[in-house]
Amino acid sequence: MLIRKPSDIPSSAITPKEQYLNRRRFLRNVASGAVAVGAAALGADRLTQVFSPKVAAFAGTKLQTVQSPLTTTGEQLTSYEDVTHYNNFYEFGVQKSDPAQNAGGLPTRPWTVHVEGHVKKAKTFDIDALLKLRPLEERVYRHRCVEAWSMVIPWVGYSLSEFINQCEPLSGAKYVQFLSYYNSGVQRWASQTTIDWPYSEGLRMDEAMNPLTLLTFGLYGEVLPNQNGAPIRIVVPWKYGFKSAKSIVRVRFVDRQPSTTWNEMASNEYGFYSNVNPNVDHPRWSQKVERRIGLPFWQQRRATLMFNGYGDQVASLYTGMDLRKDF
Ligand SMILES: Nc1nc2c(c(=O)[nH]1)N[C@H]1C(S)=C(S)[C@@H](COP(=O)(O)O)O[C@H]1N2
Ligand SMILES: [Mo]
Repeated sequence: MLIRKPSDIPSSAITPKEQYLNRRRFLRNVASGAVAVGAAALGADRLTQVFSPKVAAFAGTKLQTVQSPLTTTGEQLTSYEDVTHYNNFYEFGVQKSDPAQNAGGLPTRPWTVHVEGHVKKAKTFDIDALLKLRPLEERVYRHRCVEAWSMVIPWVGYSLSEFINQCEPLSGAKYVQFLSYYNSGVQRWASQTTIDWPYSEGLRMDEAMNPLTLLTFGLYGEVLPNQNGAPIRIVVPWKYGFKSAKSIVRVRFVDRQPSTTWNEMASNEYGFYSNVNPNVDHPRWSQKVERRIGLPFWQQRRATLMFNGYGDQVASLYTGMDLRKDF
């Protein structure tokens, strides 16, 4: 058996530095004074994490789930540790390790989701009512970030379509927009970027209604850790991870393609559709291969699959579309 030594790994298998740094272009130049302020605030942060009863009461709460026919099988799960410590949640910092350290103060109760736009009647749903709306399913999905890393995660939730039906959208609803929680006090790291908060994402109505699109409340059988988008997020397994908005407070049914965070920042790099597609490169790197987080590094590199491997379920949504143009 051939055992590959680190020196045998082609340099193309190692994440290029530029790729690691790609989104840091959006960082503001932080004046040196701000660093001191940040350090002073750190103490207060720790206290919030340790003593806040709101955080303590909900973190780690178990969720009862049923098996789902829509689960992906056969791939090794990414460890709970990696799923919860290698995150993108720019409101809490731009380093992968920042959200786990900084999201402790996100107030996940009480929490409501406001629904507006082209609906029969605007409504506000309480998170605990949403948790009880349908049986919660455990669904293992591949999770592919546009930065060319991937994971396999056992999410907990139910199809977004079940929620959309409760919203009673009108025929004018062609797209659905998701807006994340934003509070510059709780998420003071957000101002280190030039992003126009709150984080916004959107789907075409038929994408949102596809049974694979998961309204997500948990992972690994527990409520979502704050860094993964507590208490409620979207997961769209055939699209790059940034389409999956975290910590959603507002859902808007609209008649036109909504403005979305990454598309707004760099429309030539991040399209509205953002279907996982190995044949359409990001302008600054290839999307043909990905790095599976948590495996020994000589096993990490793998081919990216069209629609992240979910083509059987979703390819028909795009018949007649040029996916190079509508990337
Ligand atoms: N509100 C909000 N949602 C967000 C992001 C963010 O910065 N803010 N990052 C996105 C990106 S780029 C990815 S890859 C996924 C990461 O989800 P995870 O940390 O649970 O793996 O969340 C997405 N949702
Ligand atoms: Mo991402």
